[in-house]
Amino acid sequence: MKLSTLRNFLFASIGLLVIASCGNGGDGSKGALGGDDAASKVYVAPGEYDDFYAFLSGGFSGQVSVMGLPSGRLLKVIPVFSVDAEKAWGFNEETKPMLETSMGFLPWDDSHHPELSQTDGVPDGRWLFINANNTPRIARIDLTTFETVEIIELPNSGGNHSSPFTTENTEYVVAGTRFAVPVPQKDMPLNEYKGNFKGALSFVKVADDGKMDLAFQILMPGYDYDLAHSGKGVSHGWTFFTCYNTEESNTLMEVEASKHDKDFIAAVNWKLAEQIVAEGGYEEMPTSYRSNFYDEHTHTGTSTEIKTVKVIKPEDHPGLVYFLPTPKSPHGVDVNPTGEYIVGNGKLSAELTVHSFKKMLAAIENEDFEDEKYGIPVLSFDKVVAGVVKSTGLGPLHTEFDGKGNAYTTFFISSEVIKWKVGTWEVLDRAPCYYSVGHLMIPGGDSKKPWGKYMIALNKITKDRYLPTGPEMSQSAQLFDISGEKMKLLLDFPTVGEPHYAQGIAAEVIAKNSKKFYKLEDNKHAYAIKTEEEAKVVREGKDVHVYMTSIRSHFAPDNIEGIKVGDKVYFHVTNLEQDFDVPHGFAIMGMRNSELLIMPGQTETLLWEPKSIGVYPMYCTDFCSALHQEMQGYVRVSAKNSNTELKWWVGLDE
Ligand code: RUQ
Ligand code: CUA
Repeated sequence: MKLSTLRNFLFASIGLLVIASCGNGGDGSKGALGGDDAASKVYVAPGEYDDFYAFLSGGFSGQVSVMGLPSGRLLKVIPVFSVDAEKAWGFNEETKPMLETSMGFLPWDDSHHPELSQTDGVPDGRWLFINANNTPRIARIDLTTFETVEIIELPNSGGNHSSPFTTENTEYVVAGTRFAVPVPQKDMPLNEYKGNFKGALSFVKVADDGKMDLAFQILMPGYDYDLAHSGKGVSHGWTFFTCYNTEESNTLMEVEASKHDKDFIAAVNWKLAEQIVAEGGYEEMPTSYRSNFYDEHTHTGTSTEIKTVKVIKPEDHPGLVYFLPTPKSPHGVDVNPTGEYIVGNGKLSAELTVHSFKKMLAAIENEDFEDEKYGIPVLSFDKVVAGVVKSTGLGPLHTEFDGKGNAYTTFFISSEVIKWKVGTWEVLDRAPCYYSVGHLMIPGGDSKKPWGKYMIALNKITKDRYLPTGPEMSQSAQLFDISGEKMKLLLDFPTVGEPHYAQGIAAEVIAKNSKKFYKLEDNKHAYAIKTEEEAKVVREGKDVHVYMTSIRSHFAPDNIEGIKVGDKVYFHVTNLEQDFDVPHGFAIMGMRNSELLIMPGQTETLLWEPKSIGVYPMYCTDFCSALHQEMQGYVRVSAKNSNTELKWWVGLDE
């Protein structure tokens, strides 16, 4: 199909779907229900728990939302790349360093792909990784606390989209740059893009305790690296990246980057890369990027600059990278549970191209190359293709697996999920999605052992599915039962931001490890105090440190005098509670950041700079007890040059 025809078809089909549904209102959705028992299948009775945790990326919200399946209940929004005033993320002194980058403090990013850590190819519930797409970074969330504990920046990249995809034992999380950029960055004419810009693939080593470290980068040709998945089972040791724009265009990309009939899936032998690095076959390149780490014991984040990166060039190392020709600007690349099949989702086509890992190895062995690009062999298409799924859907984006030999692929343009058989490539079932489905998620569906009971379609457009909320509707997920032969639509639920991708895992893997509170005795925060008796206010020039405690239902101290206009007041508040789910909040009038929300046993710091004299109330913001409204106090602010004595107290015997 010619591009212009395809494009017309694309818009026409979205239009038709929407019109068709608007026409018959709610009835359209009822037809999609596979039976009348859908309600009981998603009903989680009050006080009962869901079977699965689902972690959904927030897209342009920059965060991760945690939902229960099958209920679709929102359990938590975890702040990652965007500041969050509810949880003081990026506002308190402890988490500000987490959002530092080589370009300064950044309050926002765009998060696309959550990825669970794996052991032997199975999600293990230790960590969740997620990418920042705009200013390239990878975050790690600790799944005992559901908090972001680490963010590492990726140099030499621009648009960290094909990221982060874990290897079978979380040896690495792997990331490819979406935009090619000059490496190292420099001021150069944009029209010299072709042949001069580079696409960096980053391999971030994950230590046993989760700590991330950029081990090396592979400097690829200046294509756009869109998505990735690491091999498993037979293909363990390899990672596969889709690329588009092998035309290397930098303008009117919708046309210019859609000219080639086939782009590539890059197959990277990372075990060989490891060996090359170990043998010194890399270049140590000067750069600057940040590694930010939040210590659970000091409850404090630190940001460290790193100044070099190891870079390897595929043209110097035969065997490191091969290109698998793949039709029509492939978007998702997905590896089946055995690791043998690599599915290329060519977004401008109606078919899916499935490559065979075994055939790929044979083609490499026999040097069945049809071309070479920048020193990288292009394997002969016919020698690597295992099969083609002729789906008659349009615009395939992503595929997941159910562990029973079936695959499920989303089709954006024709708004549907198609179920097909791995190996015979026959289409078994199709289900419409409302509307324009992007990713889909089956718990464990990109691992060796999918749980395979539910599938959620993550839709880009919502339109008439919910009560209108002005011009913008929340994005939407649809839950399907995939335990039978046919997919059955069970539930629609709104999501937080745009869920590009999601991960799911059986609830029991995570729930049993969930932390109840932080032990006060383990609190190593530099300004923590463990008892009310230690409460104090210390002046160091214009800096004033308030060592404060909170417990139901008062602060110590709750009265402070001797603060002056122009002071920088740091409230270091330690929550003395040692009980599950009893945070205290803290806020003071006129502050220019957010409240604190301090977990039991934790210390957080609020910086406050009073600009005028007066008496300023402070209070607890989280309804913590029957006397929560009494959890309040005052700070007296005097003129710059006043002699008001510094003092503080709680209770009448000051
Ligand atoms: S994307 S809808 Cu950002 Cu993963 Cu494919
Ligand atoms: Cu403490 Cu409300």
